[in-house]
Amino acid sequence: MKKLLIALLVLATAAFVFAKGDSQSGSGGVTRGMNRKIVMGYSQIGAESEWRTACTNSVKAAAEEYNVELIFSDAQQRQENQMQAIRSFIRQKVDIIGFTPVVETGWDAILQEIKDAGIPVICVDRQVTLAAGKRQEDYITAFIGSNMQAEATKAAQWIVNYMKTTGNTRKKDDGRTDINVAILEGTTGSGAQVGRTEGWNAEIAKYANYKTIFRQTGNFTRAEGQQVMEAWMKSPQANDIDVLLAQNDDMAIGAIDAINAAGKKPGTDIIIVSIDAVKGAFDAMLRKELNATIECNPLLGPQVMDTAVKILNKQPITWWVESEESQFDWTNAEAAYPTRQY
Ligand code: GYE
Repeated sequence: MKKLLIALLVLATAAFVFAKGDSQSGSGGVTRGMNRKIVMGYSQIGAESEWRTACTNSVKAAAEEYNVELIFSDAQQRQENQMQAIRSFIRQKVDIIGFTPVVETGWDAILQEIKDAGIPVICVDRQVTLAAGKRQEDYITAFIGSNMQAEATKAAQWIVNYMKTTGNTRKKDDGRTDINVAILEGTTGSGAQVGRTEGWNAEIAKYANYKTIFRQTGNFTRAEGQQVMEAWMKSPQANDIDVLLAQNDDMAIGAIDAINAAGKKPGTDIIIVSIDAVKGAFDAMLRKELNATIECNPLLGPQVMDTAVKILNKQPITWWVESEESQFDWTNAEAAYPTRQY
C-alpha cells in the first residue's frame, strides 16, 4: 500500500513538472515579450491569390512563434463577414484585433465600436478611407503593409523604359506613336486597386502617347484575369494591345494563358508587367512570358506580432513602416528565384 502511494506520488510529481514545462513552451505560457499570453482576433479577406495565401501563412506562423492565441477568420471577400467576425472579437474581449479591409470604405461604425471597447486595432496590407474629416490614425493603432501607389509607379516606369529601349514585336516607343495599354485591375474599391490605379495614372500621365484601350477588374484572381483577357483577345482591338498591366501576378498568369490560346506570344507580342513577385510570376518570367513583376511583400506576420506586443506593452510604435521591396525582370529573376520565400 505504502509502495503504491509512493509510486503514485512520484507519478503525480512527474506529471506536474511535465505539465509546467509544457505550458511554458507550448499552448499555455506567455507571449514573447510579455508577461501573459495575448489573444488576437484576425479577420483575413480570403484566399484569392498566391500573395494572400503567403500572407495568411505568415500571420499564422508568426502567431505560433510569438505564442499569441490567434482567432483567425476568413471572410471570403465579403465585408459583412468581416464585420461579423470583428463584432465577435469584441464580444470575446480579445486583447487586439488585426484585419485587412477588403474595400476601403464602410468601416466608420465598426471602427467606432472597436474604439469604444478599448481594443487596439492593427490594419494589415490594405488601408481604409473614413468619412470626410476623420483621420484613420484616430481609429487604427498601426498600419502594416506596402505603398500601393509606389508599386504602380515602379511598374509604369519599368514599362516606359522597356518600350523605349526594347519594345514589343511590332513597335518601340518613339515618343509619338501610341502605346496601347490594357489594364487588369484588382478588387474594385480595395486599397490595393485604388492605390495602384492612382499611382499608375499619375506616372503614365507624363507620357501623352500612352493610351488605355482596355480597363476592367479581374478581382485579383487567376480565373478572372484569364476570362477578361480572353474577351479582349476576341475583340476587334485585340491586335492593338502593346502592353498589359495586371495589378497582381495571378491575373497576369491567367491572362498569359488567354494570350497563348489566342495564338499570340505573351512577353514579346504583348509586354506584361504585374505586381507581387510570387513564385508563379518567377516561373512565368523564366518561361519569358511575363516581363517583370514589382514586389509586394506578403510576409507581414512577424511585424504584426511584434507591433501587437509593443502596443499592448504601451511602447512607442511608428504608425506605418513601409515595406521595403524590389523588382524583378529577365535580368535578375533567375538569380533571385532560389532565394524567394513565397
Ligand atoms: O497584390 C493581391 C492580393 O492587397 C496587396 O491583394 C494585396 C493584394 C495583392 O490578392 O495579390
